[in-house]
Amino acid sequence: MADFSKIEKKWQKKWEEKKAFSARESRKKKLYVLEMFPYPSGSGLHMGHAFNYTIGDVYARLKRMQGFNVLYPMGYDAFGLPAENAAIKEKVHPRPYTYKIIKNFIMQQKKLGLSYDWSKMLATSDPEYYKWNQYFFLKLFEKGLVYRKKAPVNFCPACDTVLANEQVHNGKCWRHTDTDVQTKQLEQWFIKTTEYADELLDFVDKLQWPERIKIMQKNWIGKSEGTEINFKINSEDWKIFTTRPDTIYGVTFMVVSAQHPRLMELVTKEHKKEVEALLKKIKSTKQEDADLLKKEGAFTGSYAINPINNEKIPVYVGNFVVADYGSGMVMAVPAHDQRDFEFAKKYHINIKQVISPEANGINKLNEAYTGNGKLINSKDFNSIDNEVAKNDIAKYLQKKGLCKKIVQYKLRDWLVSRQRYWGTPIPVIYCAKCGIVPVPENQLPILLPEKVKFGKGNPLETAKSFVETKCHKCKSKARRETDTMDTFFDSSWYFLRFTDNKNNKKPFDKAKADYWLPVDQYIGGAEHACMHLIYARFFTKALRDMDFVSFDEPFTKLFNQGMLHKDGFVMSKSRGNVVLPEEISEKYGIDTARLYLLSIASPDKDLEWTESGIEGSFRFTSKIIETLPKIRIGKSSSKVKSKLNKTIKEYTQDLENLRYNLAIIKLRNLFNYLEDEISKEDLNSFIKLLSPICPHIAEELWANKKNKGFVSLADWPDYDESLIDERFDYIDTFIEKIKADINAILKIAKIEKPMKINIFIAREKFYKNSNDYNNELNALKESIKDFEKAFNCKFELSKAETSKDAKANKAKAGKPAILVE
Ligand code: ANZ
Ligand code: ZN
Ligand code: ZN
Repeated sequence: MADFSKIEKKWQKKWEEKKAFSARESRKKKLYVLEMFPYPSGSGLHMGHAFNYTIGDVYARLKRMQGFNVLYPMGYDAFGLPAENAAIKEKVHPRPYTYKIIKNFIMQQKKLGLSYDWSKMLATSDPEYYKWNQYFFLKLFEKGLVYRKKAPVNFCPACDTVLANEQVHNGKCWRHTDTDVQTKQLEQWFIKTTEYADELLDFVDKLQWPERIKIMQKNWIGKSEGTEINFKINSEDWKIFTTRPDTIYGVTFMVVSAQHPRLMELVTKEHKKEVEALLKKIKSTKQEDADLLKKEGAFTGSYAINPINNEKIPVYVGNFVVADYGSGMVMAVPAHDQRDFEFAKKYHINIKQVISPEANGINKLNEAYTGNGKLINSKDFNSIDNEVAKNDIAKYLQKKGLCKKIVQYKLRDWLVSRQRYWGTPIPVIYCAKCGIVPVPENQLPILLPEKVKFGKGNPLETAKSFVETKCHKCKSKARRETDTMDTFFDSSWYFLRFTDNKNNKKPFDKAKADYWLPVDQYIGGAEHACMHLIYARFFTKALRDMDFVSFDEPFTKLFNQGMLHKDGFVMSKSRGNVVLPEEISEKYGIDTARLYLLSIASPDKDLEWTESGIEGSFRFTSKIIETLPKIRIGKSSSKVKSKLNKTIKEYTQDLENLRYNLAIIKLRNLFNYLEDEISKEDLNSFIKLLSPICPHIAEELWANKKNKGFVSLADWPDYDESLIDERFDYIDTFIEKIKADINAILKIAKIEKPMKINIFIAREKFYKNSNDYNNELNALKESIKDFEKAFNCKFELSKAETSKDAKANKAKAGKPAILVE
């Protein structure tokens, strides 16, 4: 057996020594390949991760060989809560804890043969990196894109910190799927992502991203065009947002959000107790969550006046209205809105139908009628189509100055402060005289203090030497901000820093970023559809407008890989079903593992790891490394030439589209076609094709055939269309079909070892022309040896015209008769 492990080590060392994959700006056409950088978790790297990186590596290797100037870097998303928690548990400081893990990660990744330019590496917990987080925070602050405000925010008791809206999934914490998120009124730092809501939405359609991710982004941004209408409550104006002014005659109550900052102004003395009891029960502040909740509410004691007919209607407080959407209050139309309907049923409120699909209306509604129809019970607007009435009613109210058209977004500003240690300190101080004072740029970075006490709460708060400082403006005593940044801040621009990771004067050089960016192929999990991918897009646009870069979008193409499973479950340390690259590398070689991972299924689908599967791949890699050196260099037959050129054409297309599984089928097929003697150029072409998938084996074979340099850096083979002869393919399928027929016969007749197999070709007159007949006859003649090898018995070919066997008459054009003895 070939010593794969030795081969791997040898070539990994050579690549590193010769800096084979280092990237420098040049006049060549660039190509930037990137996998979402990993969070270095304590459990290390398993085959699931290996799969993710291999997808990018194959692409980077292909593009490099195609002559692109390829940037393919790797870094570590190193700040974050899990490291802090693990460090507390194991009583070590998060810094050494994290860096030890990173070291291990790098070692493991190197063993996978990934062609990263390691000189571009970064870790977000390096002061050389997070200094620029602080710098950008200040830049955004200057621009008015960062602000501090008191608001109802999401708080995870398990994380012991606040969360961004994007980190709340179905009312639970994104990291603690069994922990309910609580609502707290707190003063926090926000980034104005909403400032770019329109552009974030409009540009989605320009991206070559999976359709479902694009839809998720659009829904998350959630643009909604509607009308803002004034209602009087206690003779004051209260605005509501509605997309359905056509239903205004059907309003039978109002609902104000339980988190509305002015809620208490509406609650009368008599109803205070009830309302307070309700507020205690309410948890999430998010719309999707609110929609799913069982409707809960209480009467406030106040009444509103409907501006269209001056009707007096009760005002309720309810859990399904969110505070920070629209105006945090709705006009409720139970006949035509399901949420309102459920609420009205529960609290016995009047339901008044104002739209009807028929002339007279449905008398009893079992649920809200949300379809279109004509207006009823709507005075002057009766019998108008409701779509038309939307406009008519809005216009009518607008004339009286009671409403205006507005646009609303679901997207919320990004809550970016966290009450935890292991993150980037927010660079501001609080001065009793001057208020919030940003730290001057020349004092960056504000370093995380090393000596802190971990335990309950944020360790920075009790780090006296950190907290106590002087005001930069008035020199009096001041307090340093103890909140750190959400780690999504770190990952919002790391792809830019890769282009210039050692710059200590600037976050990166503009020309370098403009040369390499946008990322041409980004690879990562779909779980980031509405977190990282929104933030990174926002960041890019904000930096563009501050003249740091000159492009609009960070990631041109996005690929979501599937999840690797084993024994029916996603591979994970906590499940206990991980396969380690080290083990596989020792047993089968890492090229075998790469080949196997990419051949199981299309890489955007989930796949299942099996031992028998990798053994199949192992037979293939073993056969390649044994057979290829034995092939004589000489002339290629036209059959090999045809197959090779056809494969180059189709295989390249498959690799370019990341359809690796299909590519591998073609590569294996080509391998079976190689003959004992082949031209050097054709043999080299095969090795080149092999190289992106099995890079170590390919280098070994390349050197074995006395080639210079690395095959990893050789030119990708071109194909010559004129050498592709489809007739060979026709013969191929014809012979394969006969083999399948023979196998079927053997199976039915339960014959394990046939003595002899007779093949009868049909009479020539059954064929359309003699050309067809001769092609088939020749194909069969040429394949006798191949048949004998495949079935390990004698074969005899006879013509129906001359055969005495009755079976011969069963032969048809394209389907010879078969007789097994
Ligand atoms: C009356 C009405 C009648 C409504 C009807 C709908 C149907 P989108 O498309 O999501 O923007 N709404 C307004 N502000 C809200 C808030 N803060 N929390 C919860 N719901 C709120 O939906 C807009 C509709 O959602 C608005 O139109 C309002 O209910 C509700 F037959 O007004 B509608
Ligand atoms: Zn949590
Ligand atoms: Zn001051």
